[in-house]
Amino acid sequence: MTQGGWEHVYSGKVRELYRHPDLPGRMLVVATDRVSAYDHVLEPGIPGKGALLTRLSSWWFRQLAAHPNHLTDDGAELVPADLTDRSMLVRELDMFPVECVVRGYLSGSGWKEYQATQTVCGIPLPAGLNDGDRLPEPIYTPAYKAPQGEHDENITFERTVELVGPDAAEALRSASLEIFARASAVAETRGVILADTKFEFGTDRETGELTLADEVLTSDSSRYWDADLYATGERTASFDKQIVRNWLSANWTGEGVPPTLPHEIVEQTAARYAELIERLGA
Ligand code: Q0Z
Repeated sequence: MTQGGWEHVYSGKVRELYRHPDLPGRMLVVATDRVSAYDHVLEPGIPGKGALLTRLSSWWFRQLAAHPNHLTDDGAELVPADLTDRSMLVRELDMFPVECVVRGYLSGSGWKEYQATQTVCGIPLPAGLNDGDRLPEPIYTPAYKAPQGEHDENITFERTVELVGPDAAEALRSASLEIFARASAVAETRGVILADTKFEFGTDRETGELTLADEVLTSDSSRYWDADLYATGERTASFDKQIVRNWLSANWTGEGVPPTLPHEIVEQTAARYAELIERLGA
Protein backbone atom coordinates (compact mmCIF):
# COMPACT_ATOMS: atom_id res chain seq x y z
CA MET A 1 0.00 0.00 0.00
CA THR A 2 1.47 3.34 -1.00
CA GLN A 3 -2.18 4.30 -1.19
CA GLY A 4 -3.06 7.94 -0.45
CA GLY A 5 0.50 8.71 0.58
CA TRP A 6 0.84 6.04 3.26
CA GLU A 7 4.34 4.62 3.41
CA HIS A 8 4.95 1.09 4.55
CA VAL A 9 7.42 0.99 7.45
CA TYR A 10 7.26 -2.52 8.88
CA SER A 11 5.74 -5.96 8.29
CA GLY A 12 4.92 -8.21 11.21
CA LYS A 13 3.73 -11.80 10.74
CA VAL A 14 0.10 -10.75 10.64
CA ARG A 15 0.09 -6.93 10.71
CA GLU A 16 1.57 -4.02 8.78
CA LEU A 17 2.71 -0.62 9.97
CA TYR A 18 2.47 2.60 7.90
CA ARG A 19 3.32 6.27 8.26
CA HIS A 20 2.02 9.32 6.42
CA PRO A 21 4.20 12.37 5.67
CA ASP A 22 1.29 14.71 6.53
CA LEU A 23 0.76 13.03 9.93
CA PRO A 24 3.98 13.35 11.89
CA GLY A 25 3.93 11.35 15.11
CA ARG A 26 1.09 9.11 13.87
CA MET A 27 1.13 5.55 12.57
CA LEU A 28 -1.42 3.24 11.00
CA VAL A 29 -1.52 -0.32 12.35
CA VAL A 30 -3.20 -2.55 9.76
CA ALA A 31 -4.37 -6.04 10.71
CA THR A 32 -4.40 -8.55 7.84
CA ASP A 33 -6.28 -11.86 7.56
CA ARG A 34 -2.99 -13.75 7.89
CA VAL A 35 -2.72 -16.39 10.60
CA SER A 36 0.49 -17.70 12.10
CA ALA A 37 1.19 -20.84 14.10
CA TYR A 38 4.46 -22.40 15.25
CA ASP A 39 6.30 -19.37 13.81
CA HIS A 40 4.95 -19.84 10.27
CA VAL A 41 2.42 -17.75 8.38
CA LEU A 42 -0.12 -20.17 6.91
CA GLU A 43 -2.13 -20.33 3.70
CA PRO A 44 -4.84 -19.37 3.21
CA GLY A 45 -5.66 -16.51 5.59
CA ILE A 46 -8.79 -16.44 7.75
CA PRO A 47 -11.36 -14.23 5.96
CA GLY A 48 -12.39 -11.34 8.20
CA LYS A 49 -9.74 -12.03 10.86
CA GLY A 50 -8.10 -8.60 10.53
CA ALA A 51 -11.39 -6.78 10.97
CA LEU A 52 -12.56 -9.02 13.85
CA LEU A 53 -9.34 -8.61 15.82
CA THR A 54 -9.30 -4.85 15.17
CA ARG A 55 -12.86 -4.65 16.48
CA LEU A 56 -11.92 -6.63 19.58
CA SER A 57 -8.88 -4.48 20.26
CA SER A 58 -10.80 -1.20 19.77
CA TRP A 59 -13.60 -2.44 22.04
CA TRP A 60 -11.14 -3.34 24.80
CA PHE A 61 -9.41 0.03 24.54
CA ARG A 62 -12.84 1.61 25.20
CA GLN A 63 -13.54 -0.74 28.13
CA LEU A 64 -10.16 0.19 29.55
CA ALA A 65 -10.55 3.94 29.07
CA ALA A 66 -9.20 4.51 32.59
CA HIS A 67 -5.77 3.70 31.14
CA PRO A 68 -4.27 6.02 28.51
CA ASN A 69 -3.90 4.29 25.12
CA HIS A 70 -2.31 5.09 21.76
CA LEU A 71 -5.53 5.45 19.70
CA THR A 72 -6.20 8.79 18.05
CA ASP A 73 -8.77 10.26 15.64
CA ASP A 74 -6.41 12.98 14.60
CA GLY A 75 -5.82 12.29 10.89
CA ALA A 76 -8.66 9.77 10.51
CA GLU A 77 -9.77 11.50 7.28
CA LEU A 78 -6.55 10.25 5.67
CA VAL A 79 -7.21 6.58 6.43
CA PRO A 80 -8.22 4.78 3.20
CA ALA A 81 -11.90 3.79 3.36
CA ASP A 82 -11.15 0.16 2.53
CA LEU A 83 -8.90 -0.10 5.60
CA THR A 84 -11.02 1.58 8.28
CA ASP A 85 -12.41 -1.71 9.62
CA ARG A 86 -9.02 -3.35 10.01
CA SER A 87 -6.77 -0.48 10.97
CA MET A 88 -6.05 1.66 13.99
CA LEU A 89 -4.63 5.15 13.78
CA VAL A 90 -2.24 5.61 16.68
CA ARG A 91 0.17 8.07 18.22
CA GLU A 92 3.77 7.03 17.85
CA LEU A 93 5.19 6.24 21.27
CA ASP A 94 8.64 5.46 22.60
CA MET A 95 8.05 1.76 23.08
CA PHE A 96 9.45 -0.29 25.95
CA PRO A 97 11.33 -3.39 24.74
CA VAL A 98 9.28 -5.53 27.11
CA GLU A 99 6.27 -7.73 26.46
CA CYS A 100 4.13 -7.44 29.56
CA VAL A 101 2.64 -10.90 29.96
CA VAL A 102 0.07 -11.57 32.69
CA ARG A 103 -1.12 -15.08 33.49
CA GLY A 104 -4.18 -15.88 35.56
CA TYR A 105 -4.06 -19.59 34.71
CA LEU A 106 -1.34 -22.18 34.21
CA SER A 107 -1.03 -23.04 30.52
CA GLY A 108 1.33 -23.38 27.57
CA SER A 109 4.96 -22.52 28.34
CA GLY A 110 3.97 -21.66 31.92
CA TRP A 111 2.71 -25.20 32.52
CA LYS A 112 5.91 -26.63 30.97
CA GLU A 113 8.15 -24.58 33.25
CA TYR A 114 5.99 -25.33 36.29
CA GLN A 115 6.37 -29.09 35.75
CA ALA A 116 10.15 -28.74 35.66
CA THR A 117 10.74 -26.27 38.49
CA GLN A 118 7.39 -25.39 40.20
CA THR A 119 7.97 -21.82 38.99
CA VAL A 120 6.73 -19.69 36.08
CA CYS A 121 9.32 -17.21 34.83
CA GLY A 122 11.11 -17.70 38.11
CA ILE A 123 8.04 -16.99 40.26
CA PRO A 124 7.56 -19.80 42.79
CA LEU A 125 4.08 -21.35 42.80
CA PRO A 126 2.27 -23.76 45.12
CA ALA A 127 2.78 -27.50 44.60
CA GLY A 128 0.12 -29.72 43.06
CA LEU A 129 -1.18 -27.45 40.27
CA ASN A 130 -2.37 -29.01 37.01
CA ASP A 131 -2.45 -27.87 33.38
CA GLY A 132 -5.14 -25.20 33.05
CA ASP A 133 -5.50 -24.50 36.78
CA ARG A 134 -6.26 -21.03 38.01
CA LEU A 135 -3.30 -19.42 39.79
CA PRO A 136 -3.75 -18.16 43.38
CA GLU A 137 -3.44 -14.68 41.87
CA PRO A 138 -2.47 -13.39 38.42
CA ILE A 139 1.29 -13.17 37.89
CA TYR A 140 3.35 -10.77 35.80
CA THR A 141 5.88 -12.62 33.61
CA PRO A 142 7.65 -10.14 31.32
CA ALA A 143 9.60 -11.07 28.19
CA TYR A 144 12.33 -9.18 26.40
CA LYS A 145 11.26 -8.22 22.87
CA ALA A 146 13.92 -9.83 20.74
CA PRO A 147 14.93 -8.24 17.42
CA GLN A 148 12.93 -9.51 14.41
CA GLY A 149 13.45 -13.20 13.68
CA GLU A 150 14.59 -14.05 17.19
CA HIS A 151 12.48 -15.51 19.96
CA ASP A 152 11.28 -13.34 22.82
CA GLU A 153 13.06 -14.26 26.00
CA ASN A 154 11.33 -14.58 29.36
CA ILE A 155 12.97 -12.30 31.87
CA THR A 156 12.75 -11.71 35.60
CA PHE A 157 11.43 -8.50 37.14
CA GLU A 158 15.03 -7.71 38.17
CA ARG A 159 16.16 -7.96 34.54
CA THR A 160 13.32 -5.58 33.55
CA VAL A 161 14.70 -3.10 36.10
CA GLU A 162 18.11 -3.34 34.38
CA LEU A 163 16.49 -2.80 30.95
CA VAL A 164 14.12 0.11 31.65
CA GLY A 165 14.96 1.36 35.14
CA PRO A 166 13.16 0.75 38.45
CA ASP A 167 10.34 3.31 38.03
CA ALA A 168 9.29 2.16 34.55
CA ALA A 169 9.64 -1.52 35.53
CA GLU A 170 7.30 -1.01 38.49
CA ALA A 171 4.86 1.05 36.42
CA LEU A 172 4.72 -1.62 33.69
CA ARG A 173 4.07 -4.36 36.23
CA SER A 174 1.36 -2.51 38.15
CA ALA A 175 -0.42 -1.24 35.01
CA SER A 176 -0.34 -4.76 33.50
CA LEU A 177 -1.80 -6.38 36.61
CA GLU A 178 -4.47 -3.68 36.96
CA ILE A 179 -5.56 -3.94 33.33
CA PHE A 180 -5.59 -7.73 33.50
CA ALA A 181 -7.79 -7.66 36.64
CA ARG A 182 -10.24 -5.27 34.99
CA ALA A 183 -10.35 -7.22 31.71
CA SER A 184 -10.79 -10.62 33.43
CA ALA A 185 -13.68 -9.23 35.46
CA VAL A 186 -15.38 -7.94 32.29
CA ALA A 187 -14.78 -11.23 30.46
CA GLU A 188 -16.06 -13.29 33.38
CA THR A 189 -19.44 -11.52 33.38
CA ARG A 190 -19.77 -12.72 29.76
CA GLY A 191 -18.89 -16.35 30.41
CA VAL A 192 -15.36 -16.04 29.11
CA ILE A 193 -12.15 -16.76 31.00
CA LEU A 194 -9.13 -14.63 30.21
CA ALA A 195 -6.35 -17.16 30.88
CA ASP A 196 -3.40 -14.97 29.91
CA THR A 197 -2.44 -12.05 27.72
CA LYS A 198 0.39 -9.83 26.57
CA PHE A 199 0.42 -6.03 26.75
CA GLU A 200 2.83 -3.56 25.20
CA PHE A 201 3.39 -0.05 26.48
CA GLY A 202 5.18 3.07 25.39
CA THR A 203 5.74 6.58 26.66
CA ASP A 204 3.76 9.39 25.05
CA ARG A 205 6.35 11.84 23.75
CA GLU A 206 4.14 14.86 24.50
CA THR A 207 2.75 13.99 27.93
CA GLY A 208 5.36 11.53 29.21
CA GLU A 209 2.48 9.23 30.19
CA LEU A 210 2.74 5.45 30.29
CA THR A 211 0.46 4.46 27.41
CA LEU A 212 -1.11 1.15 26.41
CA ALA A 213 -0.15 0.37 22.80
CA ASP A 214 -0.23 -2.22 20.06
CA GLU A 215 -3.21 -4.59 19.94
CA VAL A 216 -4.89 -5.34 23.22
CA LEU A 217 -6.61 -8.51 24.39
CA THR A 218 -7.07 -10.01 20.93
CA SER A 219 -7.16 -13.72 20.13
CA ASP A 220 -3.59 -13.34 18.85
CA SER A 221 -2.27 -11.82 22.07
CA SER A 222 -4.43 -13.70 24.58
CA ARG A 223 -5.82 -17.08 25.59
CA TYR A 224 -9.57 -17.04 26.16
CA TRP A 225 -11.56 -20.04 27.35
CA ASP A 226 -15.27 -20.78 27.51
CA ALA A 227 -16.20 -20.62 31.23
CA ASP A 228 -18.93 -23.29 30.97
CA LEU A 229 -16.62 -25.73 29.20
CA TYR A 230 -13.84 -24.97 31.66
CA ALA A 231 -16.17 -25.87 34.52
CA THR A 232 -16.77 -29.28 32.93
CA GLY A 233 -13.01 -29.91 32.88
CA GLU A 234 -12.51 -29.15 29.17
CA ARG A 235 -9.56 -26.78 29.09
CA THR A 236 -8.37 -26.75 25.51
CA ALA A 237 -11.32 -25.14 23.70
CA SER A 238 -9.90 -21.65 23.34
CA PHE A 239 -11.14 -18.72 21.26
CA ASP A 240 -7.88 -18.39 19.36
CA LYS A 241 -6.03 -20.25 16.65
CA GLN A 242 -5.91 -23.49 18.68
CA ILE A 243 -7.97 -25.18 15.94
CA VAL A 244 -5.23 -24.25 13.46
CA ARG A 245 -2.46 -25.40 15.82
CA ASN A 246 -4.16 -28.75 16.48
CA TRP A 247 -4.70 -29.42 12.77
CA LEU A 248 -1.14 -28.44 11.93
CA SER A 249 0.46 -30.56 14.63
CA ALA A 250 -1.54 -33.59 13.39
CA ASN A 251 -0.75 -32.93 9.71
CA TRP A 252 2.79 -31.60 9.59
CA THR A 253 6.17 -32.82 10.80
CA GLY A 254 7.45 -29.28 11.25
CA GLU A 255 9.90 -29.70 8.34
CA GLY A 256 9.71 -27.51 5.25
CA VAL A 257 6.69 -25.51 4.16
CA PRO A 258 3.50 -26.08 6.22
CA PRO A 259 0.53 -27.62 4.35
CA THR A 260 -2.40 -25.51 3.13
CA LEU A 261 -5.20 -25.28 5.69
CA PRO A 262 -8.38 -27.14 4.65
CA HIS A 263 -11.52 -25.11 4.09
CA GLU A 264 -13.29 -26.50 7.18
CA ILE A 265 -10.39 -25.52 9.49
CA VAL A 266 -10.44 -21.99 8.07
CA GLU A 267 -14.23 -21.77 8.55
CA GLN A 268 -14.15 -23.16 12.11
CA THR A 269 -11.42 -20.72 13.10
CA ALA A 270 -13.30 -17.74 11.62
CA ALA A 271 -16.44 -18.86 13.48
CA ARG A 272 -14.49 -19.06 16.76
CA TYR A 273 -13.23 -15.48 16.38
CA ALA A 274 -16.76 -14.28 15.61
CA GLU A 275 -18.13 -16.16 18.63
CA LEU A 276 -15.70 -14.43 20.98
CA ILE A 277 -16.81 -11.01 19.69
CA GLU A 278 -20.43 -12.01 20.14
CA ARG A 279 -19.88 -13.36 23.67
CA LEU A 280 -18.08 -10.23 24.79
CA GLY A 281 -20.58 -7.97 23.03
CA ALA A 282 -17.69 -6.22 21.29
C1 Q0Z B 1 4.04 -1.45 17.34
C2 Q0Z B 1 3.69 -3.90 15.20
C3 Q0Z B 1 3.70 -4.45 12.86
C4 Q0Z B 1 1.78 -3.55 13.80
C5 Q0Z B 1 5.95 -0.67 16.70
N1 Q0Z B 1 1.92 3.38 19.10
C6 Q0Z B 1 3.11 2.85 18.69
N2 Q0Z B 1 4.22 3.62 18.73
C7 Q0Z B 1 5.40 3.14 18.32
N3 Q0Z B 1 5.56 1.90 17.88
C8 Q0Z B 1 4.51 1.05 17.82
C9 Q0Z B 1 3.23 1.51 18.23
CL1 Q0Z B 1 1.84 0.53 18.19
C10 Q0Z B 1 4.78 -0.31 17.32
N4 Q0Z B 1 4.73 -2.42 16.76
C11 Q0Z B 1 4.35 -3.80 16.53
C12 Q0Z B 1 4.34 -4.39 14.09
C13 Q0Z B 1 2.42 -4.05 12.72
C14 Q0Z B 1 2.39 -3.49 15.03
F1 Q0Z B 1 4.32 -4.89 11.78
N5 Q0Z B 1 5.89 -1.98 16.35
